[in-house]
This record gives sequence, structure tokens and C-alpha cells, in this order.
Amino acid sequence: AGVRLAADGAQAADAEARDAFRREMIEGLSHRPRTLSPKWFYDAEGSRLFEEITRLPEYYPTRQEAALLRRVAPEWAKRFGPGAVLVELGSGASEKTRIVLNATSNLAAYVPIDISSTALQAAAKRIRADYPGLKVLPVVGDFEHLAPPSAEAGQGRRIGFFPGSTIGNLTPEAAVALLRSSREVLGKGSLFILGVDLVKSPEALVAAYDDAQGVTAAFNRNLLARANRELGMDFTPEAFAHAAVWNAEQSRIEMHLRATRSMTVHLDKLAFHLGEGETIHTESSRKFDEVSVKAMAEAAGWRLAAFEIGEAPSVALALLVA
Ligand code: AVJ
Repeated sequence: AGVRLAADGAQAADAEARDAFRREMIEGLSHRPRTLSPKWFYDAEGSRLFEEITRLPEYYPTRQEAALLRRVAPEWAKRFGPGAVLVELGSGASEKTRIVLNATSNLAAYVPIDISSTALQAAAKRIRADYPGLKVLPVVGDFEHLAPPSAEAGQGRRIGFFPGSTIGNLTPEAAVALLRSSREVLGKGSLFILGVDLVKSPEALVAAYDDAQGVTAAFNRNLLARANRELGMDFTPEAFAHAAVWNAEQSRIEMHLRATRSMTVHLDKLAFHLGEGETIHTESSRKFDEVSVKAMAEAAGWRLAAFEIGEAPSVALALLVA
């Protein structure tokens, strides 16, 4: 019964996710400009392609942030105090986490939060094996709807951890809302380590999202292939051109899929007509500087205690105090 229930549970979660995917696909394609949430990039193939992106020469953020984290984690960990609880938003494979876990012996518990239950369980298993003294309390969830760590985490200072400049995927309003709810959930006296990508030359930014090997293009188009696989749609992914554009006014890189010919795509009984040249906006990656990070943090009730900029091509780590 246990196994069956678990299987049913996973199937129920998949069915729920598919309904959400269908709903957001209909809303997104009915919107002008057509738009889809970047959270739908990450099926198994999308996650594999993203891991490949992080190793591309043009895509600097992952390695630049890891180098910066190695530099600042020992210093910032001195503020954790004994029995601290590391709460990571969108934890994925928990690779960056190890840099923080290796920088301190003050952590009593680690609370990885991720939307993918399979990624979460696999990461929790590896972390438990490598850090036997650490309580690992995984939580399946969307980091925009945080729940407080369980009592099992103890009463130590909460340390929010949101690396990878993923906050850049959210609109400014949603980013402030996430930081505000994080502050409420993590509580008075908590800290928050936030990774952001920085404004730099449009050429360097566009190259990072439109690499010469076309891996990012494949990552972008996979969203359409996923819609075909999971929603029974009839997109022709190769009929869409990948585009990465720098939107200076919004200080963000935008990824689009542009129709190279007029077409009609179907979802159940619905038909969507796309004219030649029409785009689907699939992701925004906002680029910050210290002023915009300070304004965002303070709008959410945090104080910016430190802002460290890494080697060029630079990303930054911000330390927020509640
Ligand atoms: C994982 C959301 C931080 O926005 O840079 C990488 C995703 N998109 N290449 C980013 C991404 C295209 C990445 N984040």
C-alpha cells in the first residue's frame, strides 16, 4: 500500500503540474506579446541542457559565483552562530551548497527547497552521506510560497540562501514579494545570501544567452518540445528562431522564440495563430548593480549588510540582515 500510495502521490503531483502547465500555456499564448514562464524549461531534458549551459565558455555566472562564494563564505559564516539553519531556495543539485557547508561547522540543519521532488530527494541523499552530522530536512515547494522550517530544524539563526541569480527571472515586484515572504518565514535576526548577476556590456550579456554552440537555443526550443510531449501540442520547434536581446530600459536579458513563418498550433480544441516574426517571450534575466539590489532588499524589509563583487565577468553576492 505504501509503495502504491507513493506512486499515486507522485502521479497526482505530475497530473497537477500538467494541469498548471496547460493552464499557463493557454494564458501565455493568449497574452500579447505571447509569454511563457521560465519555470517550464526544467523537465529532465531542460535540466540536462541547463547543466550543459553552466559549463559553456560564454555563460560565466555559475563559475564566477562559485569562485566568489569560496572567497566570502568563510567570512560571512562567522555571523551564523551555533545551531544555524541553512534554508536554500530552488536548491536543485545542491552543488553550491557544499561551498557554504564546507565553510562552517556552525550549521545544525539544511532545508533544501525545490519544486522537483526527484532532484530534492537525490540531493538530500548525497548531502546526508557527505555531511553526517547535519540534519537535512528537504521541502518540496515553489520558492514563491515558502513554509517555515519544521521544529526539527531547531531554534538557531535562519540563513536564507538564493544563489544562481535566479531572482533575476522574477519581475521586480515578484522579487520583492519573495524577499518579503522569506523575511517573514526566516524571522527576526535571520540572514539572507543572495546571488545576482551584474550589468555589463550588452555583447557579453547577449553571448551568455546565445552561445555559439546553440545549447541555449536548444534549451529555449525544448520548452516547445515539452509542450508537444506533455500537452499533446503540435509545435514545430525548428520553425522557431532563438533570440537573446538586451532590454536596457528594464536592465534585463530577454529570451524569445521567434516564428520564422506564420503557423497555427493546437492545444486540445484551441488553435493559436502565430504570424511570421511573432515571438514567444520565454525568460527574463534581470541584471543588477549595488544600488538596485539595495533598493530591492530594503523594499522587502531587509538591510544590505555586505555586497561583494567577483572577478570580471562579474556577478555579486549580497548579505541581507532581517
Ligand atoms: C538559472 C535562471 C539563473 O537566468 O541566467 C541560463 C537560466 N537561461 N541561460 C539565468 C538561464 C539561459 C539562468 N538562471
